[in-house]
Amino acid sequence: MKTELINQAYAVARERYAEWGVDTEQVLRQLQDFHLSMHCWQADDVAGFEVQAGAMSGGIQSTGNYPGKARNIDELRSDVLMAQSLIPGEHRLNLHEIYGDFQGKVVDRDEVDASYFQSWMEWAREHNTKLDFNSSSFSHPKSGSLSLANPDEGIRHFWIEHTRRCREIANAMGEAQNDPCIMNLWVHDGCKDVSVNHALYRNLLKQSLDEIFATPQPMMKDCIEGKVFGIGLESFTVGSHDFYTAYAAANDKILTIDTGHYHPTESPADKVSAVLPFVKELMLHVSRPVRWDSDHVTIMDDPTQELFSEIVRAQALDRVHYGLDFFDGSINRIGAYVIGSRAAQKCMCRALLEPQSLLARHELAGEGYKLLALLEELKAMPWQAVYDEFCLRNDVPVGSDFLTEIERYEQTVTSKRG
Ligand code: RNT
Ligand code: ZN
Repeated sequence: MKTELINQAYAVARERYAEWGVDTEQVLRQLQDFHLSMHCWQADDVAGFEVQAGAMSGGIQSTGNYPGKARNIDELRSDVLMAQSLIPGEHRLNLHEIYGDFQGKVVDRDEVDASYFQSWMEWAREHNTKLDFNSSSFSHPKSGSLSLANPDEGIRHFWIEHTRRCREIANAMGEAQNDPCIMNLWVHDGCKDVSVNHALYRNLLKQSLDEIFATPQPMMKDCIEGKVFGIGLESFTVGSHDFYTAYAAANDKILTIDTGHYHPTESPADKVSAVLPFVKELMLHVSRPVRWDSDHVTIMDDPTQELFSEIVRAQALDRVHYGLDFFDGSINRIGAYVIGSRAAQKCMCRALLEPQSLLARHELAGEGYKLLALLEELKAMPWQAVYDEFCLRNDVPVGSDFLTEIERYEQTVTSKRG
C-alpha cells in the first residue's frame, strides 16, 4: 500500500478523533506498549517436542491437517519469527513445558528443569523477546482424567512435582530476562459422567495448589485458569471458574480468563470489572469459541472488542497480561498467528480510541440517547487508519499486504515439510 495514502488517511483520522478529544498519537504510544504473549502451540497443533510424545489428551483438540506444521524446535522458532515479522510491536513468547529443548533425551514431566530451556532463554535474548511459561498436564500416560486432583497420591504427587519444577523454570526465565515470567497453570481434571466426589476432588486440587505455591519464586508470577468442560470430561470440571476465582482472590494469584471457556451466553468481558476489585492482575487467553471451546483463530468479533474495551474503561491496562490461546490446524499456521494477533491489536486500538470521559459524562448525566448515539458513531470512525499508521511506523506490511509474505514463506519453507 502506498505510504502517502496511509499518511493521508491517518491525518484525517487524527483530526476526526481530535474533535472527540482523543489524541491518536497517545494511542499509538499505548499500542507500542501493548505486548501480546504469543502462544507457541499454534505452530504445531500443541504437539511439543517430547521424545516420548504420545497422542493428545486432556480434553483439548486441534482439528485440521493443513500441511507445514512445525516438526521440531528450529522450525517452530523460524515460524514464530516469521509471524512476529508481520505483527507490529514487540511481543512475548508463551511456552508450554512440552516444548523444552530435550536434545533427543526422554525427560519425564517430573524430571524437567531449567537446563532444558537454556537454549530458549538464549534465543529469546538474541531476538529481544521475553518468555512466559505453562505447566503441561495433558498428553501424558499419567494424565488420565485427574492430575492434581487425583486421589491416587502417587499420581497427584507426580503432577505436583511437575508443576513445582515448572515454577522453578519460569523463575529462571524471569531472572534471565530481568522481567517476571508469567506462568499459567491449567489442568484438565474432571469427570466424563456423573460423580459424587466433587468435594473430594476440589479439596485435593486446593491442597495440591497450596503445596505447589508454598515456595516463593520472586521472578515469576502464577496464574490459574478454569474452564467449563473438556472433551471426554463433560460432566464435571474440578477447576471451575468459581473454584479458581475464589482461590486467586484468597491467595493473591493472577486469574486467567480464557475467552473460550465460558457458557455461550456468558460474557468474559464482564468478568474484568467484577474480579479486579479482588485480584491484582489478570491473564488473558484470547481465543474464539465456535459452539464450544474450539480455539478458532481470534478475530475482531464483539466478545473480543468488549473484552478490550472493558479493560480500557476499567483503567486496568497495566494489570492485564495479554496471552493468546488458539490452535487451528486447518489453515496456514503463520496466517493464524498473524490474523489472531492483529485482531487483538485492532480491538485494543479501537478500545483506546474511545472518548472515555465524554461517554462516561453522558451516562452519569442520564443522557442515555447521547451515549448510545456516540457509541454507534464510534463504530464507523476511522480506527483502521490509526492501525495502518501503527503498522507503517513499525515497518511491517500494512493491511492485507502481509499475505504475500506468508505465501512466499509457505512456498519456500512450510510446504517443503513432509
Ligand atoms: C485448555 C486451556 C489451556 C490450553 C493451553 C494449551 O482449555 O485453554 O490454556 O489451551 O494451555
Ligand atoms: Zn487457555
